[in-house]
Amino acid sequence: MAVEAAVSRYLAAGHIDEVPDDLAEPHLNVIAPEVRETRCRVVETATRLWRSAGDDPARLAALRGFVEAGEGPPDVIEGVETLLMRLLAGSRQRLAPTEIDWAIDELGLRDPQNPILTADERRQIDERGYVNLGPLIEADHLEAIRHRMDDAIAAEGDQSGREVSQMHGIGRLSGTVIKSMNRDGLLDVFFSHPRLLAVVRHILGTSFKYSSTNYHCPLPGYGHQNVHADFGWGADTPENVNAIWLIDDFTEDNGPTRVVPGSHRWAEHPSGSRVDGAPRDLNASVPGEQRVLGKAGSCFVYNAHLWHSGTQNRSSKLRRAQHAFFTRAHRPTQMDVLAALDAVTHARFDRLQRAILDLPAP
Ligand SMILES: O=C(O)CCC(=O)C(=O)O
Repeated sequence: MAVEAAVSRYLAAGHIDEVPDDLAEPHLNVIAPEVRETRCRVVETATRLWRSAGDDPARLAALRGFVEAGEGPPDVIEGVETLLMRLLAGSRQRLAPTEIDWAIDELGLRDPQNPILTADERRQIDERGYVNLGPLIEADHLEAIRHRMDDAIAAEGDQSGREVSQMHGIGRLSGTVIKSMNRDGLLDVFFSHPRLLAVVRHILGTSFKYSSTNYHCPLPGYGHQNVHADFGWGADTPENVNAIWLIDDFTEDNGPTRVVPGSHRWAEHPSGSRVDGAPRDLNASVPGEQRVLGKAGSCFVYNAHLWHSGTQNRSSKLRRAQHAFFTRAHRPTQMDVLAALDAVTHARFDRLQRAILDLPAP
């Protein structure tokens, strides 16, 4: 199919030679039943162990007890241990906790009832698990961002997104705000907008940090994902927050995100969930799911335990978005920040930005 020049610059990054003739033809992620069953058992078990305790030392003790008991298939035991140990191996906070504490005061976020969010926004976050903060980026800024992203995708080509994940049919970039592409601060808004940080504070409390920023652009005909949450198993207390900055309008047909309102409260991960005893079909729609539509420049923020996924872009255009991912200050980050950090960009960050990024002064 003939595509616009803007789309053709994304083909290498999306690992495709051309966009399909039929943009509605499904491209599902098929997982072999035995792999899916093992995965389901791993995630179910991790969820049970995590929820059996209220803090990390007790979770670690529960994990050790489970491993020592050795009950269950070895691949399940090993899978659970690998999954949980990534978080339970000790604090990964670089800065003294007083730095994020200082930032919280600077941002006016100390009081949980601070005026940066409305009471209704807080209610939406609590009850539905997400809020659309509306357009926060001006049109000319947004246009400059589009050019920056398109150029970076063309420059990184089939290497783009490698630091976190690459996806067939989706143009991805990792660590956008800490790389050289952000030397002039054009992209700072993605991780430091005060309204976004107010949502992060509302969900995670006052001790949090940047985990990664992933640019995510489903190409025409692609973009469907398995329903998932942005945390590896079910948890009854929030660990992560994600934001989706809409760089293009999200419409019914260009692959808007699907979300399952209220699912952040289920303390269950789709991969560890069963329907009539069988592992859930992650490609299928979930009862109650909704699509997130909105204007370019809007910031949609969600509790990362919310069930959600990308959907197929059935339009002939790009659907550009930027994710900004946050975690608790002592947790590991999704991306190795120091490995990707550009020295010039680092030197430009001020104390407040470094506190959010958990970065020492250069
Ligand atoms: O950008 C989207 O629509 C959602 C993408 C997503 O959930 C993911 O990449 O994990």
